[in-house]
Amino acid sequence: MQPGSPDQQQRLVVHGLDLSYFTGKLEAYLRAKGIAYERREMTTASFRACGRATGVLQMPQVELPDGTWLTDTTLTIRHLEATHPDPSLLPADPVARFIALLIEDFGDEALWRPALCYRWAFADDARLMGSRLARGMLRDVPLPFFLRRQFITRRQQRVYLHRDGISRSTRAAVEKVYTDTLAAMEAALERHDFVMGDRPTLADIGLFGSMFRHFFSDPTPAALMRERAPRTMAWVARLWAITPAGFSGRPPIRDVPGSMAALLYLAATVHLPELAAHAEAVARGLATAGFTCNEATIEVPASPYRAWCLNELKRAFQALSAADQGRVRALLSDTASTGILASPPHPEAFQVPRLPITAPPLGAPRGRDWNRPVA
Ligand SMILES: N[C@@H](CCC(=O)N[C@@H](CS)C(=O)NCC(=O)O)C(=O)O
Repeated sequence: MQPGSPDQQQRLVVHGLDLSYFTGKLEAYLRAKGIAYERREMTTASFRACGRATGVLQMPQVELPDGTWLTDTTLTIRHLEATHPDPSLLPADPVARFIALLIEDFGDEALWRPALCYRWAFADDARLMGSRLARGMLRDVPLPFFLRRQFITRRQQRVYLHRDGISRSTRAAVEKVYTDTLAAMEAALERHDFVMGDRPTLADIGLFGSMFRHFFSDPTPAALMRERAPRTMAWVARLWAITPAGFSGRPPIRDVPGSMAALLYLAATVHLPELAAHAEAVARGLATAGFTCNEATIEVPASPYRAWCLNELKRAFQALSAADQGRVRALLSDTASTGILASPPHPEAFQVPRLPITAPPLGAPRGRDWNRPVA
């Protein structure tokens, strides 16, 4: 494509990084939809500039050809599914659609802690990724390379290990979320190309951020994936290679395959209880949320963003007919988790941006948890 050609002028600009979880998630979505984009590798200066444009300091941030902005991959994908409905990544059946949203959220939120644990708690992985960030996003920081690498490695370890509840006593429980998810993915992919059947859905897109940019690429989790999960490796490559022509003719997803049982079990027992702990803490104005993960007790700063995620899932569940709610209950088969989904949404602790963002919001940008300044 020639610079300045009409095609290029129509492209979205995805400001992000080629090693970023949520940038990878959004790229897989855009590739599956056939939406042209250019990924522009962030610097610390462009990270702040994008934050001023959208009000949130996070990546990716999407700049549209008309100068408006999209932020947050869940909201961005929701917006793009409305403006670019074909080929749809939402299953046709309401229960399957709810399950796709649940697994998207599980991928976004529950795999974040293990992904960051493998990246920053293992010495070889931390050294490699610290170097890549120092040469990449921090390339505009006027310090020698070794100081940039030391700064970013310590910052990531402080924010994403220590402050996110990863310690000697919880680490094995956090790592088990990854290895259990690999086993669940292997089962889901035994007979199908994608986790819900033979066409990709938002469930695949949500799982892709961690699976591609962290687990498939970072040395320690990638070795585990090679050893234990060849079907997941093939799925990562299949999804990265996807184009609309590769699946748009395939029949829509009309049911939730039994092969998803292990993934659904993880969403019900690992993910929903943590979301409920955040929602409870946010509603009570507490600074921290405590929950159990694989029998370890974890305490982390309460996240209004995760409280919002649970509200969205509750609203989606409660909008289903009584018969469809019954089907979800049977699929999740864990009464505690369906109790969480059936309870009333909590009062909103914050407002989500309305997309597209047409003018910079007033005030300083918020951090990725949407209520705290960026660390
Ligand atoms: N909910 C957001 C999460 C985005 C996010 O957390 N991105 C990470 C990078 S993958 C980030 O911005 N980190 C900023 C930081 O470390 O301060 C989304 O779906 O886009």
